[in-house]
Amino acid sequence: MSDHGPVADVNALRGSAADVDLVIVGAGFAGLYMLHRARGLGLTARVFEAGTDVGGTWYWNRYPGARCDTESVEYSYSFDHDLQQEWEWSERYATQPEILRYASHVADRFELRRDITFSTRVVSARFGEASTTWSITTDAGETVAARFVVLATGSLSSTNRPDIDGLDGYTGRVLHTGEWPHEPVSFTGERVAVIGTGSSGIQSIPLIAEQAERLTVFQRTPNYAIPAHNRPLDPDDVAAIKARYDEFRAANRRMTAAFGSRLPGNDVPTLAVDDEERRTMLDRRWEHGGLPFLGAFNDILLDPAANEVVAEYVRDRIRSIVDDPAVADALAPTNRIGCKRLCVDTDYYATFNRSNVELVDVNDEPIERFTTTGIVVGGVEREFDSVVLATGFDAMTGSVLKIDIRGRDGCELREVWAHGPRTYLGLQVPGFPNLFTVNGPGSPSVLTNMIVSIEHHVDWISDALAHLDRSGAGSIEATVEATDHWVSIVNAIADFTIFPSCNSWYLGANVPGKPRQFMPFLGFPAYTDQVADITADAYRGFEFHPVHPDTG
Ligand code: N01
Repeated sequence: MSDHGPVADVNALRGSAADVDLVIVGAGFAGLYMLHRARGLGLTARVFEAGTDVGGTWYWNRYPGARCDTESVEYSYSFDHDLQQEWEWSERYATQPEILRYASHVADRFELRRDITFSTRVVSARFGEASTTWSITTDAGETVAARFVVLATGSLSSTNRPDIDGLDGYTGRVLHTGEWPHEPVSFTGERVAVIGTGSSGIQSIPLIAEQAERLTVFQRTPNYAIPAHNRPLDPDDVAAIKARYDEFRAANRRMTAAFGSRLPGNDVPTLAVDDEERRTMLDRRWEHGGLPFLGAFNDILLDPAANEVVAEYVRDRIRSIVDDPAVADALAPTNRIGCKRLCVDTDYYATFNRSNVELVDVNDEPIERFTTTGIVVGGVEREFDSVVLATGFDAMTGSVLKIDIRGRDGCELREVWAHGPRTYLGLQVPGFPNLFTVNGPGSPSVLTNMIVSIEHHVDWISDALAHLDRSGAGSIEATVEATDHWVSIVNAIADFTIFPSCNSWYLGANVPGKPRQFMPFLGFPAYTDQVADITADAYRGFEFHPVHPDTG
């Protein structure tokens, strides 16, 4: 149960060396809610945010076509009754500008901005054992002492810029989807290249193609995309959801990805039905659109044979949409469906029927280099006015490890995670007392509706802080044993699935040199049940240390 009440006697227990109770890194959905909860506990907090405003992912990813792939009535906070009743989404899948307006509305509504320092990056965090405080420094030269640090840094926030020869010397415009300019970008009359065909490429390519004189898409690995069938929201449907919003949220919290309770997964193995029934089921999911496609059967992510049948259905769809058979073949993925994050599209495959769009396969023959005016593949140079890097992120660990974090005895997080991230429940790392990750590696995070997981983590952290202060302890820290065990569970579960079979960002495989380790925890809502069980069992696997004598 969440305790939203203020913590008694917190001031008496607070370390004298601390300027604030909490430093929160990031003002996306996690940071905003963490700040709100901290205030509710009577704790003081400061948030540092690199952007000039709130929104996190939705602040940075302003590329054309950017939209959420979770439906808007589900991808939104549930913590405040009036907020969820009063806010009105306009479309089934909200656009980036609308989600950003929502984040901004939340910041205003709960008067959060006064504790947020914008345009400021946290560069280091050092734990002082004697004072049981963290010393946090920023790129503006400020140092703040805090009892707790919450890394609300986002799972997909640190962009992955490919190391291609000559890129720095290219004189045309270079844009990264994850760091898109704030001013309008026009491609009208331009020769444009897009490198990358993950979700960001797949969303932006159709819109760039409409503007550009010529668009060349450099594809290394084709991806599966399911149509979004986006549409304006029906006011009657919204009213029906709002009439029982809490029930709707609760049902989603019991779904395997924390959304989709209106179309639950079909609990039948793929090969247990005949061809006709299978096709009917897949057609129905295709017409419904979006990520619930993978819920057509219960073993798509587990059984390679089942996966292949479903993958072939999507390949057939691609072949039926794309006019040129050679292009259709090149766009048809061969890896297992769902192994890389499934994409949700609007007119992606049909875009390749346009006469101004060319697909260049760079799987067998990688991009050789940039010249000052273009890109060379297979000895052939193509010239471009603009290049869009839709090359993704150093996911889940990148934004955390950008900060120089040193815990007990000066141990460096970069060292501790040198062979892959190690956390207990995706919430804490041994050796780093009072430091928390939100949706950290080892939690279901990116495999779920992120806002549901954010609320879960922030509520847990808030309850842990309240518990700590009530019990008079100075710090909470995951144990090495519990962490080792958890990391082995995360990997063992992944090994039962098709996830390790391709080079996805879930495995860190998209970033050269990054250790290959499956980072998210597979198993929602079992994860939340387990966390509840651990918490009820006196925070099994966490240790509470007394306030250091020097602090008291
Ligand atoms: O990044 P990605 P993304 N030469 O890593 C290619 C979320 N998201 O920004 O697959 C040539 O998926 C790379 O090729 P390969 C969502 O969770 C959500 O698109 O490594 N190509 C790949 O095609 C998503 O999964 C939404 O062979 C190179 C592409 O770049 C996650 O963010 C919208 C290359 C990167 O794809 C990341 O998506 C957008 C090189 N040197 C994003 N380097 C929604 O809510 C990389 N690539 C809908």
